[in-house]
Amino acid sequence: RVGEAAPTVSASPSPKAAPLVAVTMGSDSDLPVLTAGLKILDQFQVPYEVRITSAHRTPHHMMKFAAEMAQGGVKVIIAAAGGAAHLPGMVASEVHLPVIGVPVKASPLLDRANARGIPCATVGIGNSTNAALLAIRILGTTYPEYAAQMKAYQTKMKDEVLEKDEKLSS
Ligand code: RP5
Repeated sequence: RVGEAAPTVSASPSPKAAPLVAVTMGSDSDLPVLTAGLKILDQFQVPYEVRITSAHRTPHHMMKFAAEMAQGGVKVIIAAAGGAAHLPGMVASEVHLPVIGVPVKASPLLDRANARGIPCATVGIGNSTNAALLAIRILGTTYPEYAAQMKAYQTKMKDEVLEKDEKLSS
């Protein structure tokens, strides 16, 4: 799946552009956790692809996916998994790209996603929104239009808090 809306700045990738972010999950049962993050990617008009690749059920498919995403120009991979949660770490072992892990369920085994020498950024349990926002920040280091959108997003959040505070204090 690729984000539908065209980017607002001319330097942005075209609507048909290859995905910049790859989103993968260990099972389709993880999809509800990713919905919020996918909405953020849509909001920022980031082209992305969503796939199911299980570290345990389809290990070769997972590795092939990771390699293909890296070769295809993807800049960041978001990987969501529960249980033993090997997916983010295994994907990170196959590529040199930044990988953001989304823990789907609380599990003490989640540290397996961060084997020594193979770093994997990890957001809070189920927090696909922050995974998407972190991916967009990473894209912002290469694509100024995403950095600009992120600045506007943060300014809007700041203004909303200040406005609420102003109302409380008046
Ligand atoms: C993990 O096991 C998946 O990432 C999922 O979070 C969990 C349960 O998967 P299903 O049994 O629902 O397919 O590998």
